[in-house]
Amino acid sequence: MESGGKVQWDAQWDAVWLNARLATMAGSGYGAVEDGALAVADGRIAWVGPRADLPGAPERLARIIHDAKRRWITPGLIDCHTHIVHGGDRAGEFELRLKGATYEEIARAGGGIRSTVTATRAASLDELVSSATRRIAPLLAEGVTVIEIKSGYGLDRDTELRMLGAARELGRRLPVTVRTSFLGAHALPAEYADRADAYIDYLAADVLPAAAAAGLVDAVDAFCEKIAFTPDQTERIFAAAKRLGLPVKLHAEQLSDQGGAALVARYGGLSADHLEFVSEAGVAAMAASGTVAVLLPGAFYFLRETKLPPFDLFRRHGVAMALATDSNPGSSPATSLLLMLNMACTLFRMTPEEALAGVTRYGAKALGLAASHGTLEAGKAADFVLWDIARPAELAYRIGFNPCAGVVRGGAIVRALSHA
Ligand code: DI6
Ligand code: FE
Repeated sequence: MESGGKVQWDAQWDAVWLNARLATMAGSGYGAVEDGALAVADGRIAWVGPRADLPGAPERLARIIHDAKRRWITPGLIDCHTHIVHGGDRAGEFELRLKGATYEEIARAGGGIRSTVTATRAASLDELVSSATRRIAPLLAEGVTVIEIKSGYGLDRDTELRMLGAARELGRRLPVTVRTSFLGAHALPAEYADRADAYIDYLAADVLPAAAAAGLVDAVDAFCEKIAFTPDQTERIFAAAKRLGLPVKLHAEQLSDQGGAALVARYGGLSADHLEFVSEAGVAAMAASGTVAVLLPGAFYFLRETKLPPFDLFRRHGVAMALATDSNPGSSPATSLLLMLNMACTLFRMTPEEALAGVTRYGAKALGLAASHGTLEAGKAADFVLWDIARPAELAYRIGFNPCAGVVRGGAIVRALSHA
């Protein structure tokens, strides 16, 4: 909405949003501002605070004035752990699990991740992009403006690079910032059966350097687990990442305690993810290195896990907790980040405030984007969401309801404002 049709062309700001209730997520807690104003210039937040503190009349300061109509505005949501690019689905395996088979049994019998590998190897770049687009759409509709996407269903050079290329293509086509993670060490491909060390050599010497040289890798991940790779093998992948100057993260302690959290912390890792079985020593190591705990309630729920991640230890040691969908066909076929907020509160007893911080401030930290994303602060990307809610806790409270009333990314409205 423009103010009175007058456009102030020499104003310093492109636009200012007035009449907003802000959950800046800066500092601690919601960082709430009841009668807030938020100004945008050149795609970034130029000014944010109480409207009463604006350094002049809004009409003089900004070319366009938007009325937020008392809606809440939060930072754009960040889904910092997904495997959303893949071929096929695993609904059949879901049925098998409900007849009594476990996730590990299915994996050991050559199903699980490997069946998605077969489907992904058979998919073209276009097919990977279009199937992922359908799954990302509901996330974008919920205000997701940054998403992490992993490889790990190719397990050979061509398919790993094709997956990462599909992730980059999604970032070009859709109004979302994509951060990629190389997850070649996700599972052992059939052609390397009983030769896990040789597969790790192949990843470290060939696939990862090729993906990095093509500009396709923002971070390097691995699955450190009895059904996947040992701490030793994981460390060889981390060493290769280090040689390439890439940050690391890890699927750690999802099904058992392998000491993965301490290992990734030793490499100054961005995050350790899952962590149901992490020890206090692992948590302390993460605290010392500033490694974020990425909690994934979708996988916990879908695998009917009963061991809770030790969120009391994370709190006590001051480890930042992020939340993500883990969107993948096997353990978390989830495409709602808001649902994860609800699950984090009901299943993990996180507070709604912690849950929202987990998909904003700490989601950004988990991706190494804390300086540019995750809070409403001057200088950061003008990525934010308008919500038809009475209080921020509502974002975690409802189940299967989307109160998103508009999305702004890089200062531009990318999802039309609802006029309700
Ligand atoms: N842990 C998970 O939960 C996903 N990957 C991983 O390392 C599951 C991936 C899958 O089952 O396809
Ligand atoms: Fe995962």
